[in-house]
Amino acid sequence: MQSEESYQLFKTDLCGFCYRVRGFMAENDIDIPLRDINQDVEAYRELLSATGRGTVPCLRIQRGDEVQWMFESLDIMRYLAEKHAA
Ligand SMILES: N[C@@H](CCC(=O)N[C@@H](CS)C(=O)NCC(=O)O)C(=O)O
Repeated sequence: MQSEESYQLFKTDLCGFCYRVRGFMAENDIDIPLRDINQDVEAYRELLSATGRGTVPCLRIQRGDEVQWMFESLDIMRYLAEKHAA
């Protein structure tokens, strides 16, 4: 994927919406580091302190010093599809 952005996908193994995003990533050869908020307390704290929510999936998008957090599996897949096509 051509991008000046870097990504992390916050997820759990119990979340069907997370599997939907991960399936989309696998089909499109999109490799993004995963942060499991059930297995990694630091990941959970980071998500909660940054967004006020513990909802997954959530895509952390880093552009230089700026960080954006994106919820909603469909929005995440749409965003990654656009970036992947670019
Ligand atoms: N509409 C959302 C649903 C996300 C969702 O419901 N995630 C659940 C896990 S499957 C969750 O994180 N619930 C806990 C919470 O929102 O605090 C999507 O498509 O991503």
